[in-house]
Amino acid sequence: MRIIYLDEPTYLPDSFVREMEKLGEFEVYDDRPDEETAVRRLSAADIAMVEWTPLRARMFRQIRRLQYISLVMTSCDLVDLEAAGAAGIPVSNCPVYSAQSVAEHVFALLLAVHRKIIKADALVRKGGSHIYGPFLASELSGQTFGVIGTGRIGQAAARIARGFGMKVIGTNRSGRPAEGIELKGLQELVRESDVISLHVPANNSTEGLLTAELLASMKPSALLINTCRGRLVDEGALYTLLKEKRLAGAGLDDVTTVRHNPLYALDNVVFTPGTAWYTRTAREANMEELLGNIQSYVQGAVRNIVNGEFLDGK
Ligand code: DAR
Repeated sequence: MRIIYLDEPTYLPDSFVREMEKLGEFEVYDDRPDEETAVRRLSAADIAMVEWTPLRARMFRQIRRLQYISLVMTSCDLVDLEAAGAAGIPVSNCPVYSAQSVAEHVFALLLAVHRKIIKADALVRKGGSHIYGPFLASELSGQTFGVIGTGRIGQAAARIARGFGMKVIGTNRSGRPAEGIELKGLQELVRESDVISLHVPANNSTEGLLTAELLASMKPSALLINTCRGRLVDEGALYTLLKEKRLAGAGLDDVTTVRHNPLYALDNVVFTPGTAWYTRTAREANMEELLGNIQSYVQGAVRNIVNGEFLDGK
């Protein structure tokens, strides 16, 4: 059994490598391969872990030998899942490891925007002290926290919001109830929330989910927190609303264009570079979850499957 880690692991402890070596021949590639190289590597492996490399339909038409892919993360948008299924390759993700870390980061962003922490920090460094004027805020307690997506991360964020004394409302497409979250339609949720936090996967049906129209229907005093993919939001419309102060602020862990994004000029937005998940706890849990995926596959019981005909009833 040949097992590979296709592309530049963010974290790979020795203990993980040792476990992999018990299962077969294990090779780790420390770079991010181009398409051709990726196809070559994947065609010389039985099992692959993938962290960075987009795997497109045309690649699956060329890949030989490969039997199973485990994504290293929760998001599945790197892989053309249908094409993988058509090639007979089940794909798993790691759905649990970072839910709490991401939810905590939602509040890091939220409080940073809401209490203007970046601006306050800069003032203090310039010698400012006891300057109240620009920092007048409201208490989150009693405000409405709206989660779009009530899966693991949305629920973890909701629990923290309740700790702040916020009322939690949520929306999801399945209509499945979630504890402590009052379910609403998307439009209603957007109109009623003081804080909106997005927790849905990026795919064809969620791209641009927060349209210009929906964004314009948010309360002018509201905040948007996005720890998912930037492309879930109409970013141009978001920019205009924030610039014209028709929306109070945003906390963003991802944007659609990294270089020279117009949003960077706005001081009512706080950015982080995709670090919502990145805690020591989540990193360890990520390795445990990934190891479990590979071990399960080797033992003949695939888990956390995310593609097509292999779906295990999730
Ligand atoms: N998009 C997030 C973070 C990926 C982080 N990289 C990891 N876990 N190696 C996700 O979990 O999908």
